[in-house]
Formats: sequence, structure tokens, C-alpha cells
Amino acid sequence: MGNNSTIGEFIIESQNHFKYTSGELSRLLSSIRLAAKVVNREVNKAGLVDILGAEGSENIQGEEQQKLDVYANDKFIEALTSREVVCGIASEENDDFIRIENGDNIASKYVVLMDPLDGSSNIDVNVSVGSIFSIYRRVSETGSPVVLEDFLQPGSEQVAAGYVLYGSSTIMVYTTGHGVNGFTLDPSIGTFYLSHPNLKTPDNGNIYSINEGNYVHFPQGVKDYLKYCQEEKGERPYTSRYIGSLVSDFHRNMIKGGIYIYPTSTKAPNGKLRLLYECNPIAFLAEQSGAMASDGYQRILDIKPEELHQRVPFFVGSKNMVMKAMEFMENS
Ligand code: P6P
Repeated sequence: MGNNSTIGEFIIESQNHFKYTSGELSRLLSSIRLAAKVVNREVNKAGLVDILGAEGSENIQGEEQQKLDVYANDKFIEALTSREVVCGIASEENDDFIRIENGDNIASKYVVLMDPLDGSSNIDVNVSVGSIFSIYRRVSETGSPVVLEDFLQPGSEQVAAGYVLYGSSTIMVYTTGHGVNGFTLDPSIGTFYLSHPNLKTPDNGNIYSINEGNYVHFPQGVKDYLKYCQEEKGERPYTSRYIGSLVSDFHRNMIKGGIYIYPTSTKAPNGKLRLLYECNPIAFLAEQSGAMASDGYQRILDIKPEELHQRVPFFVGSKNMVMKAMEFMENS
């Protein structure tokens, strides 16, 4: 595909990567694209909420003003449901998974897991936030109501995964297992254009992203790795960049090289990030861009999930940096 192709053209073109495709995955990705535009519009005017009506009051459409993560959740569910392309959805915002059984949805073969607005607490201070999604084929019988097992698949079974980053510009980055491509929104016409074809993470980098405020609570291996990054070797070899928004930190590290770590700590014995709709989709993108994703000891995509909202420690980014961090974890 040439540059300036739209995401719509790209999705259709890529359809021939899949044998016997019914176009269902293309329609699914297109519904995510639509939801991304709707959420983008609200995120970009979030600062005006106090002028337009704070949460709990009515907005100019007479609808009750919602918290943006609830709004984003509703819009993604609405877009996915109306296109009749998914039979089940699991979301960070919902305790249990949702069966989608209206119309042809129940006959669909895909389930979607998502964090509709990760890092939403950053919105009040105008820091970038992101939506993260992960797509699987259901494992239970087509046409029957989805079951928990459909959502508890290892990340290696993902059919597609991606994120939307609402940053200085809005970009949708996704993979269907054939590399990673980024599409930047031209808000003046509401179209995503191919801006980052075939994204590759540099094998090495000099950026580490971690909340050093938790240093005293980190495992020894993480402390040792940070000291390795900070020790003087002539000029300072590394720099620390931590936005507090996983999608933003991951996106920068994918382009520039770097490592993001959210380890276990005494405050978060299993880490903070969720395996199913944060770590697995980001890990799929990482591996498809030539990077690595681990829980400090094993490949994230090999972990067999036990529950919907389970947390895992997360080391993701440039291959040689993740391997070095894993070395320190192994030897601590
Ligand atoms: P902390 C946002 O809440 C998030 O899930 C990630 O986007 C971000 O990297 C991390 O948590 C920040 O967590 O504990 O450092 O504030």
C-alpha cells in the first residue's frame, strides 16, 4: 500500500492475508475505527467539560455527562454491537464479560477484550491517553452464547490487537499478525491515513520507563537493572521517560527504542497492568514489531489466563533491553 492510503483501504487490501475470510474481521476493525473517532472527539474537548457541563450534569444534547472512560466504553460497545461482528466483549470497565446476541452477533466468531480508555486519570491534566483492544476467535461452538473460556485464551491466540493513542495527534496502531502499521487521523475530514507503515522497534534503546517512586518496593532484579541503566559509562547511557500512560510510553519506545517496566511491588504483588486487555495486545504488537514482552521470566503471550482481570508484571520494548532486564531478574 502506498503512503496516504486510508485505513479503510488498508483493511480491505489486507483482507487477502486471510484465507476464506468473510470480511468479518475487516468490518470489526472498521467498527473500532469508528469508535476511535467518536471517543477522540470527546477526549479532545474534555477540558471544556466544566464549561459544557461536568460529569453528572446534562450536556448540550440533554444526555447525562459521563466520565470519559465510561463514555468510551459505551461507544466501543455500541460500535462493535451495531456492526454485528462480535459475539462477546470483555472490558476493564465491566466486572463480567458481555454476551452480544442481537441480530447476527451471536453467529459471529470473534470476541473483543478492551481497555476503552487507559490512563483516563491523565485527562484532567491534558496528558495523552489510549484505547487498547485485543481480538480472538471464540473457542466455544459458533451460535451458542459465549463462555468465559472464549476470553481466557493465551495471548498467542490473538487474531488482531491494537491501540488508539489520543496524543498530540490521534493515531491508530494495529496488527493482524502481519506486522504493525500506524494510521494518523486527519481531524479536518475524519480520516485515518497510513503514516507509520511496518513499524519496527529498534533492538536497542536508551530510554527506560518505570515509576521510580516505587523503587523501594521493587524486586531486587529490577533495582539491579535500574542501577545498570544509571551507572556512569562516560556519557550517561540512558534516560528516564515515564508519562504514566502505558500506550504513550509504549508508542514512544516502539519508535525510538526503549523499555517499559511495571513490576511487582509490595503494594502490587502481581503488578498493576491487566494481562488480557493491556499486556497481551501490547505484547502482540511488540513481537510483531521485532520487540519482546515478558513478565520478567516468561513470554507474556504464553501465559494461560486464569481470570478476566488478572494482573501480571510487565517488561516490554527493545529486545536487547528486555533480555538484559530478564537476566537481572534471573540472577537476583
Ligand atoms: P502508576 C494508567 O493507570 C496505567 O494503567 C498505565 O497506563 C500506566 O503506565 C500506569 O497505570 C501508571 O501507573 O502506578 O505509575 O501511576
